Amino acid sequence: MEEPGARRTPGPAAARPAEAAAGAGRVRRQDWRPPDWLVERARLDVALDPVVTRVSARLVARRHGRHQRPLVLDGGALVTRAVRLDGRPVPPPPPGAPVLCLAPGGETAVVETEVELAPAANRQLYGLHLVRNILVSQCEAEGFRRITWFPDRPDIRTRFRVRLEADRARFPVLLSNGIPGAAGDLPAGRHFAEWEDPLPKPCYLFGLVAGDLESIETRLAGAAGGRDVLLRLWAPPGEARRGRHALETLARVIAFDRAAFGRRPDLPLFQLVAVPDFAFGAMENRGLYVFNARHLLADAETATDRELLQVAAVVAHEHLHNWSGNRVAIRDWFQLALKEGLTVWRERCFMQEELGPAVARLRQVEALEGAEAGEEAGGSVRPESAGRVEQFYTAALYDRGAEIIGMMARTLGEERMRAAVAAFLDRFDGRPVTVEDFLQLLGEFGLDAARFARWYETPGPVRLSVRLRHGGADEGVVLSLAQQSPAAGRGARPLPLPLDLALFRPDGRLAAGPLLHLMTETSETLLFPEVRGPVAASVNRGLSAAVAVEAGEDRAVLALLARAETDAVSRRRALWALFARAVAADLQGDGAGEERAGLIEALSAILARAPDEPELAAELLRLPPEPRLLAALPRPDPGAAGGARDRLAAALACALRAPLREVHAACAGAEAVPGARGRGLRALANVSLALRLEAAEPEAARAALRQLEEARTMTLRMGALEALVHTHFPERDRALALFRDRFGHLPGGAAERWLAVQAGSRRADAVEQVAALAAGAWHDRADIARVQALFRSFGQNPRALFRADGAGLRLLLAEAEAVDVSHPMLAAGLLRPLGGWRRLAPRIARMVQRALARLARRPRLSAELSDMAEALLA
Ligand code: B3K
Ligand code: ZN
Repeated sequence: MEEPGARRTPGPAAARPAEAAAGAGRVRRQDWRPPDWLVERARLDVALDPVVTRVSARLVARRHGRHQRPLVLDGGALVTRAVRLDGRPVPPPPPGAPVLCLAPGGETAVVETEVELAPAANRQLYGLHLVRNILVSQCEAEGFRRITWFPDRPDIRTRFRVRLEADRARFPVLLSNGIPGAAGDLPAGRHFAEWEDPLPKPCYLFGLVAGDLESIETRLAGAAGGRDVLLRLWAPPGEARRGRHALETLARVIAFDRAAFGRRPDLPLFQLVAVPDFAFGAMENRGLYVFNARHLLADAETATDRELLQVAAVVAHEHLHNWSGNRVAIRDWFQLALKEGLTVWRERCFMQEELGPAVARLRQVEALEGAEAGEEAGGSVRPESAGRVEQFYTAALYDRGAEIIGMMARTLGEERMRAAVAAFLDRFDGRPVTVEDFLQLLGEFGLDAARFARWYETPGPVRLSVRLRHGGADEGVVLSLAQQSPAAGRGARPLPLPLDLALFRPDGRLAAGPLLHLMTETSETLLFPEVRGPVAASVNRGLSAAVAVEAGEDRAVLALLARAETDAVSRRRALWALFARAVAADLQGDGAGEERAGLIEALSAILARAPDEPELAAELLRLPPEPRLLAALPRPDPGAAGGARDRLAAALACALRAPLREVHAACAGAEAVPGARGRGLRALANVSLALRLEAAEPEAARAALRQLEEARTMTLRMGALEALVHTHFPERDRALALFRDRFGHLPGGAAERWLAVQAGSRRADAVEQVAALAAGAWHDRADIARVQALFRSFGQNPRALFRADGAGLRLLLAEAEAVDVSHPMLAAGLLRPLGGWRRLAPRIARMVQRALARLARRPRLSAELSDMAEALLA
């Protein structure tokens, strides 16, 4: 599954920005001042070459306000050949100078500069750099200064005209933002292309791509107020055909943004570019969206259904930025949570239509919980200060930013929220915005904006404790709620929590609700005087507020919710909590009979309705991932917990053998079923197959191998492999060999899948198998994707990683050290799964601590790896 935040942060190849290494001062939110000078127009002439690219810029600047302050331009890693102010030469600053101060006398000024860049040597990856023979720019947040001298801040909007020139054989395609103009040949095998963006934009949205690319396209007739809109996707030669899904998604996103938010396409051409190994995931340059190829190129043969959805989400996200971010741009980088939160929320609205609300929310919540478990939880989404702007780009900022907006939407009502967002995008079109502007407008639509503003300042996590009391015979039911925000400290003002809640009777009928209660005080008591007799409370259904609920439910309540809850998020939460209780009971030797019975009853009910809602059923039938299970157990020993988990899974699968077979059989032919239903049936086929193999059914092993042989989609192939890989059936090795030989060379990371699936094996010999793979022909340490595939998956396999003999840990740390020589950030990232070591059983925790201490003492570690080891030990 997609790693949270993968599309936003630079990949492991990125070196640490020089400013950070140099320990530059902090930026503070309060320091923002209006710009002294605006740049109305910019004309760039770029003579591209990987070794020396020459950029000539002509800026038309205008004094902003009445003052005599200089015009300060930002630069980074530029070699400046010439500077002219209003036609008069100015001495060029030395190479690498960070600012250029000019003192124009008039109200307007023309600044001309000529600089040189070295894209092939650009390891920082901001600005213009070379990725596998493609020259590509990345300017957000402060990369434009590495292309030319410019006041590099998001509150200055400029109309750009760009002329690109390059060697035609090596860079036959030359792309920038907006609308193409003249193009043609030049002497000495060179050629040129001109581009113009009709609207002004912040310079961080400047985009440039040059390379050997092929394209596919789709025309949307009359989509722009009667005029056609062309959607074009670029990819390396031979790969564009795998972009059809992305292109079709973009067409649906454009229709969605029109229907849901009243946005029309404002350019005649929108381009998507697949750049292999692009370090930033994806970037919303105006009209020229750049993607890491794996976020764009995916079809059913080479990618799973989940990955196709992930591609849809990233495409939607980048295009939806065209309004929330690009036309309505933030004033300064401290407002990042607004542009990203609003865009993720709009992306979720789109995905909700693609997937249905229940499945969409289940997936979001799972991604959210994954991110929170990582190191990024904490910090507010709008801090007072930061070491450098790039530190804002965390999964937590995106997700929490979107959850905040989601809470506002739940409070106002979805329809009203959409109307408010449309009004916001209209009112602030072309104007720099802040969180306060957004909140004020929502206030006009009835939101208690002052209270909701607190969400932007409060660090996470926030907890909500829930206690249910049955009053006397005449009193009904009392629900006590108390919120706590430990990181915000004592005396923090209470946050507004829109809580979706319901009370269920033991027979599963509703006793009260569902209703939405907006909690505004630190503690509140809700009375249900009409409700008599025993009930179970379900609070924060659908994760309606961004809080972790501590309700201390007992087994009976969890079993009731697992069986009867109609909200999918709360139902899965109950199912997984019950599962964890059963594992805990087994580990304590208490027997898990009653939890098991509750699970069997709930899973039977899901299986009985599975063919009606296959995708939802597949989500609910999945057993909790092991890291998630461990998080619910006190001081777990991953090996022992893994054993208990397997016993429980086998018992469940045995008890459900007949319905599982039936459901599995009902999914036959899923590949021929189009659309969401087909996707649901494939998911159900895979999950029922996996459950059948939990019970070590030989017939299921044969069925899995057949599924792999006959499947035409990657979804069913991977489903078969993922189900078999944990088993000892002969079909397992046959399947792995078959996949490697027949599909291992497919594009879209088939080889990486083959490695990852084995590294996730629950078998006792997983460590030895991963060690053999790491030494084998399919593992290439120079290939980042292979290292990530094998060792990220291994990191999510706690019983192997924390095996009691220490072999798993030694393997991971040895790999990290080996990778460190060439890719320090990747090496440091490999250690991340060790983050929760203090929560593990004391013996295992000591083992991790000793191993980390040994690593930290090793000579010649990179700063990244040693910082990570120290941070884990601190
Ligand atoms: N806005 C970009 C962020 C790129 C990361 C820059 N450090 C991706 C996105 O949110 O769509
Ligand atoms: Zn974004």
